[in-house]
Amino acid sequence: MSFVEAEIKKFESSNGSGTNLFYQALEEVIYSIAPLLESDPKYTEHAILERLVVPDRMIEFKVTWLDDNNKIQVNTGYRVQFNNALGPYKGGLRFHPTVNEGILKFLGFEQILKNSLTGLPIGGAKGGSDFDPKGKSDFEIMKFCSAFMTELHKYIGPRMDVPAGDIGVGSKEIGYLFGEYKKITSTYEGVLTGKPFIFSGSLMRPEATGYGVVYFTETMLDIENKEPLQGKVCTVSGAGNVALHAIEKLYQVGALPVSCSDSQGTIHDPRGVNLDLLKQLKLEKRQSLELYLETHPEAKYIPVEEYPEGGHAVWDIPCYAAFPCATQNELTELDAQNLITNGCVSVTEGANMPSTPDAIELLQTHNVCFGPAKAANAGGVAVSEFEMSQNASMSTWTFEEVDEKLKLTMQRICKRVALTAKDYGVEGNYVDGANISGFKKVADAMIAEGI
Ligand code: NDP
Ligand code: 2IT
Repeated sequence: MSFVEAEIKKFESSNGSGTNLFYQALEEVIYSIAPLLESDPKYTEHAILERLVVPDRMIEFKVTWLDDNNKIQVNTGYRVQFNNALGPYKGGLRFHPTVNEGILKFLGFEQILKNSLTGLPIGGAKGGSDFDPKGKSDFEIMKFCSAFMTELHKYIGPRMDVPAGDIGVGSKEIGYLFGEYKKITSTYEGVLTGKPFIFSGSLMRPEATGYGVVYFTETMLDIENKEPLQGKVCTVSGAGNVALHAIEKLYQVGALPVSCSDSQGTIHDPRGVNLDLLKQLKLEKRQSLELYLETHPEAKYIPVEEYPEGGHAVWDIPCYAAFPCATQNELTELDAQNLITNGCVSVTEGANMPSTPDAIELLQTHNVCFGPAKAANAGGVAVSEFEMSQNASMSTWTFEEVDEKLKLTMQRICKRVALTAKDYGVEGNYVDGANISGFKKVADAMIAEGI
């Protein structure tokens, strides 16, 4: 049995939802890089895969904090420092009740290859907590963030590990985390990215992931000789940082984004979603999307329970290009079938691993252009690295400078992924292109650094 087959066999016997997500991510990479491993024995000789799939360290800690009723609350905090062959550990923090070790391992593993694809000197990590920010007051969020940093500060540093945001963690939370780090260590340094601009955050970091996803799609459509996004109906899932900035950029390039969604339901507004209202509802107040109908009765709201199991209403809306920007496994085989039936030409992943393996296979066999997360959503972490550069040199780049660098970075990633796919005989397969290209750089660095 070959190493690849043996590894894949191991996944099949695994269980537990978080663990399965890690193996889902891993299995895709192993299938993709098989031609590379077979053509160049050095990766097997140096046991790169065996070394890459185990995090350098996984830190788990208790977070104890006082809620507004002075009741003691206890959560679990994590930081998975996966690989630092290319640079300091780098990756977001997720605050969501579903967070566990397995989810963070999947996200951390993906982050290694994503960060490699950016071409920037950053390693891969992820962290977070099962803390649920929903329904918490600002004071409670602040107290939680302080308690979380009381432990986390021991393991991070501007040249060691630089966390950022993810689901449930935006610039407000990063601000509180930074404040506590500064208090404990008495140092003012770029230990976190996604900080508010007022104190050493980078301009454009909030927009970066969503804008980058659209820049990537424009490049992919161009390479694949498809019509550009101008004038095209687009569907977007999610209603958080990534989704709303993808919608913003889609409007800027002349497309018509007609949907968004959250964990409770989907909005379909055929005239184009009202972005200002969505920002108010979801980013400022964390309210229900259903409130959208109060001022837009012409739109439709589909609660999750009203849609058949195994599918998602947002992918049943006819579109030219689809952008899953909410969470993992939110685009299933049934959803892929609906997209294909409705004539969708392109799917670009803004969220991390939003499409199931069956969905990806179906989309690819029907020649739908497919931009995988680790390449397409790398704009967020790329601008995080730009923030690290600005902090290290005590300088501030303009919005236009950052935007231009982001655009170039996304175009470069997309072209490199397409070229790698061609070089390895899988032209048009951006999943394989991204996995091979991302893996190769990290693997070569690991070999050069020795064991
Ligand atoms: P936010 O917290 O800003 O928004 C998350 C959105 O996804 C919300 O609309 C939320 O709905 C929805 N959502 C979360 N969990 C679920 C679920 N289980 N089922 C359905 N909907 C859900 O997060 P981001 O926009 O930052 O992140 C979205 C995705 O993008 C994630 O996969 C993240 O890992 C990825 N990503 C983020 C980057 C960043 O820079 N922030 C960079 C690269 C990738 P509700 O409000 O109801 O909870
Ligand atoms: O998944 C991701 O790339 C992020 N959440 C952003 C990570 C970062 O360090 O900016």
